[in-house]
Amino acid sequence: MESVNNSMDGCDDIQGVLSTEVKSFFDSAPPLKDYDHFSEKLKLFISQNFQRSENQNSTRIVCVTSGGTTVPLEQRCVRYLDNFSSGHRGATSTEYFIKSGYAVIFLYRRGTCQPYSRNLGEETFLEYFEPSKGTEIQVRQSHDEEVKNAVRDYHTAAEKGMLLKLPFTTIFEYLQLLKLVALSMKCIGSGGIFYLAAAASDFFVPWDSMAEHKIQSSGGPLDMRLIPVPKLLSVLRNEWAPSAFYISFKLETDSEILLNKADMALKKYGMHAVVANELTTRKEEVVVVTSNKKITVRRCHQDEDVEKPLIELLIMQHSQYIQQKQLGNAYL
Ligand code: 9Z3
Repeated sequence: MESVNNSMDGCDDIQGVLSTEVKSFFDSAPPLKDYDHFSEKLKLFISQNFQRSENQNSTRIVCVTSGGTTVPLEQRCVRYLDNFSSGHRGATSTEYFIKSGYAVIFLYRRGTCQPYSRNLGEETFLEYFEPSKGTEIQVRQSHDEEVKNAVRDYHTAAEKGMLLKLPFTTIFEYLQLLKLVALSMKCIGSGGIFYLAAAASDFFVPWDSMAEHKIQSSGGPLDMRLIPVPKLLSVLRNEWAPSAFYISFKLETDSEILLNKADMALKKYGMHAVVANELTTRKEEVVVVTSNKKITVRRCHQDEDVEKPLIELLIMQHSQYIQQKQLGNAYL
């Protein structure tokens, strides 16, 4: 009996430390600008998608996170650390989720790839158009199909109310937004998915210990302390939206350690699936790691997106998860 009590106390201690770290992260973070505006948009988006579904149990909404977060080094930020991610994975996955009938809350890093326009090169964008009669502009014949498809698909998704885009830049904004989305999605229950493709910073400079003004180079070598970002995955999974289906990503550059690390993340944070990807091959193949199997997903052709078979597989797993939940509830 005594040992049981001791181990329970140990668990409580860990939970206690975790929740203190999480609380102090949110307490000290600069408040999210546009919080009320985002909160209203979320409420409306979720209730409209509730109404659109045949019944409340069939509402399917996925929060796709995309792009890397920054860590500011100064409060009036001139310099920052960044995380690698073009946002291609998130933008492409969003399109396939919408195609399969899911409404998507797209939490993205400003300036990264966007759904439907990911293939319209930013730098060559003006090349897609040409002046025609008078003041009119027309799409060049050579790009006609891709531009029209992109515009048509984007507007269809937007008009049906299936895409809500919320932007972030810093790790502070990202985690506050993720919390807001999770709490708003709690009511969706098992119909909700978190698809966490964003590359979130592991270390940060706490706001209250950050220099206010631009750090001066005349001060010699820069000595700065970065501390670990609290592991919010457990809080998200267990407290903010506990019935949702969770998919996180594991990125490594050393393929030798990739699957082990994905397995560890699966168990540690209670994810339903972890998508393991290696930096250089991430657009060609990924491995979906679940509690009882590892499935390699490859694109069949160079022009295909690996996200197509990936999202098909994950949606199948999500449907099984919903069924199990419903069966479980029926037996209660
Ligand atoms: C990923 O692994 C994404 O697939 C990529 C996509 C960022 C590689 P792109 O945006 O690339 O298409 O250029 N995302 C998660 C990366 C990450 O930082 N995961 C953490 C980790 O690996 C866990 S949350 O430790």
